[in-house]
Amino acid sequence: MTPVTDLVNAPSGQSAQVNGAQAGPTGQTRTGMTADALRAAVSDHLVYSIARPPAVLRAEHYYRALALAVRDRMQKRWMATTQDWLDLSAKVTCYLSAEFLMGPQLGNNLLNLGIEDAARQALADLGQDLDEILDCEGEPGLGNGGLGRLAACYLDSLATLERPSIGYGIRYEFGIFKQEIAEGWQVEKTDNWLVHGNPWEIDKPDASYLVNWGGHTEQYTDVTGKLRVRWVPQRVLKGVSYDTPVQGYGVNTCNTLTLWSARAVESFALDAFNTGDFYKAVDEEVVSETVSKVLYPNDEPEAGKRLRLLQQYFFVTCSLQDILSIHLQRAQLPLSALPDKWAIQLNDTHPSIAVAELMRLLIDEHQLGWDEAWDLTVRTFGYTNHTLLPEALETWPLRIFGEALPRHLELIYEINERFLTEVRARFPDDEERVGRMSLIGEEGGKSVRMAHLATVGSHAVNGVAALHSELLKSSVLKDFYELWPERFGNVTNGVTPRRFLALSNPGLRGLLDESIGPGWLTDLVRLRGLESFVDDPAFRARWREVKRANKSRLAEYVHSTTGIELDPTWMFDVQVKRIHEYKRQHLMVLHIVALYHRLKTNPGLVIPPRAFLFGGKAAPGYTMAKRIIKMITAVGATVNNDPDVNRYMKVVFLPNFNVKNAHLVYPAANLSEQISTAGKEASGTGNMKFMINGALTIGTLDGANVEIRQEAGAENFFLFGLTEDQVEAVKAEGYRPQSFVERDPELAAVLELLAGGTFTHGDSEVLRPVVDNLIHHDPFLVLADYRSYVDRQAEVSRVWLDDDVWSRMSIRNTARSGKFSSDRAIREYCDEIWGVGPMSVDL
Ligand code: 26Q
Repeated sequence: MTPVTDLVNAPSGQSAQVNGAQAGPTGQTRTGMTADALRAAVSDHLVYSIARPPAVLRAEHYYRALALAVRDRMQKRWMATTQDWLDLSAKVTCYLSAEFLMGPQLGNNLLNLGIEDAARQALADLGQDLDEILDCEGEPGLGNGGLGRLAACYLDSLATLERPSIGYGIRYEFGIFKQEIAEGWQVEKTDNWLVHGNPWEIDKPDASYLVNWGGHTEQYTDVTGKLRVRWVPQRVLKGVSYDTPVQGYGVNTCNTLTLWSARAVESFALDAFNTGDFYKAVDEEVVSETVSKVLYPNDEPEAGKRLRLLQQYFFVTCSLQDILSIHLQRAQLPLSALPDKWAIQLNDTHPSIAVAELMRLLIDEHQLGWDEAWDLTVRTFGYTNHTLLPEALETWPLRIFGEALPRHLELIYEINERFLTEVRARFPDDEERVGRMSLIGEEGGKSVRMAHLATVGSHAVNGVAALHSELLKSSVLKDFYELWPERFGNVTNGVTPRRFLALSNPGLRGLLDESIGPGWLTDLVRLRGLESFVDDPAFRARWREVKRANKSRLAEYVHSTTGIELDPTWMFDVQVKRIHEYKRQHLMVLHIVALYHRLKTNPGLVIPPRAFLFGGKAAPGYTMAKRIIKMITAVGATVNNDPDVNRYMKVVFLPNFNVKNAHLVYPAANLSEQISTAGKEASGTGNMKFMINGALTIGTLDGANVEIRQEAGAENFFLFGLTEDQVEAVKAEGYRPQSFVERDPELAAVLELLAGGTFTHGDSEVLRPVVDNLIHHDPFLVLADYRSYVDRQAEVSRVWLDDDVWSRMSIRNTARSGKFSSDRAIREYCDEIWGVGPMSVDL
């Protein structure tokens, strides 16, 4: 690709000097897209931003200098984009998300600006290797997993599709913990990602908003004689914004990610200083700044923390105040135009307090009447649900909520009263339904049901895969669907092919460019063109060669991080995702142990060799998930060191799975494990990343697997397990795991090996809790799906033996993965929910 519009067309070479001070016109140094201009820019930043003499320069200094040079190149596009939508008064999407898992930025920005080759050359001229420089970058781990990464993919697509948009979130000082493995157990280490600085963000201390907290409300009569409510907070803090440019691929559009950081309000501190209470002021400062300190892990049993609610309210009020202030500045737009100019999407319920907060701002701060405020609110918000697990649906104990946000509780009561009146009118004499739908839950102490608040306050509600959206309508939001069927829709998730194909799989990118021509990167359904190469033996050989090289790369990484050696000719069978019982990493372990058992009891048995790779973090307080990690590493330690079996199998637990090392994982996989209990995984997005990179899937009919199988063709997908209906039926009858053990001697032997201490030096206490759980109270029906899974794995092995058959299936998977581009998903959001069109940016 050629660089996006060259801002300054000075002849290259003319002004470029290694010494930045002589680099010629500043414009060229800041904006030139040639290798020479970039070299000059890097040299310039080494002197003026990094301030290190040549004698002490290390790779990370070059990284920072290049990052700054690249950021410079986005800056004009960034300002032009924002100025354009302000001038043209275009409709803007705001994506509100407590998490943005952006991943390393440098490679992505080079790709999207079209200056990878130029940067490589520039660094080579400076005696540096681009790949080594790229490797210096850490990642902002500001998310738990799927939901946070989805937000990041969507920002990439919004910019690439030239849709005006802002991502709003929290600038956590500490992201998701770093996972280390010690004696096979997960150990959590703080992720202090800001210690090395963050070259991508620009802090805007002048762009800050006040955030109230606690206290009480008062009624008063305003100058016009109207009765109004005032919130008298107990505390006030403020949010300051840090903006990061989000450059679209091959376009000038450069959107914004705004992350809020909490600060103490100076006047409070000063006041305390004057009255001599300096230490109290410092204390307050510490407390205020705690708000954006740390990302909460999901699946924490103790997630009902006051601070988490404060985090949510904090970023929501800052974002809404920002939106309203821009709105009122923009050509003096009236508030009544809000839904015509803004679409605000709630990424799960985490920002759903926004419904009450917008009402508060419109009514208390901008003096609108209730009906108008409510109409604007509902027309502005959309809500995406990401889970059906009842225990994962967010609720806040009424006491905590009322103490923290007294005005919001009043507003929620009022919203609820009006809403339930509507329910009663539609469904007379159905008080049970009214109780089920109320925004206030009664079970286990009163609480605010955030999913209900989000649904009532949004004109559009969607799930994240076809099956999930259907189940939403028939289970957790059934009553709401019956009341407002027109609000409900589906947008199947997608992933960005820029990061998850072009950037992470350069070998495949090259082969695609050569075979089907460029263009696929922004129009992923063009991968269909690969189908005509399926029968070409030379092409299949090259396909395999790409995969083989990717596997060598991963094997090297595995060796350097775990000491385990993998043979890149083996099948790489991979499961990477958060560790959770519903995702059933332990089912994959049962298969591994079954193979181990077969090899040990049948000397002379030959099986196609496989490397089993796992990666993923367990929530620190989720003891069963942590024990599952121990189970993987224990089985691995035994298998990998046993000469009877390690000729045929190895087991790896890859520590600290994150976006950066994911770049090595997806392109190297032959088999993608998507084995959750049907009905539990809302969508999955890793499944899509594997498919795009040519892995075959073994999976249940869950989440987006259903659509993956539809697209790939049933013959190119290894299906197993109960369907969602069957899962429900088994549960209704009363699931008896023991009955599966009784009928299946191999399963009995596998469980006995695990519980008996074979993998734990004879200690039968370590893994027994996992096995007990499977046999006595497993809501995820692992044993019910065991036989079907293990038998399907035998077929996987048979198919693997025929290179050509496997390659054909692999090519077809990539060829048919076009639907799973986040570009398709974002187009659907724009067309069906947001009404946001493209706006091309001229420089
Ligand atoms: C909630 C309250 C308190 C603390 C933490 C949380 C919390 C944080 C993050 C709850 C959930 C999450 C993340 C959920 C998530 O990643 N869900 C996944 O979203 C993906 C994108 O839609 C889907 O593909 C996955 O199926 C879904 O599990």
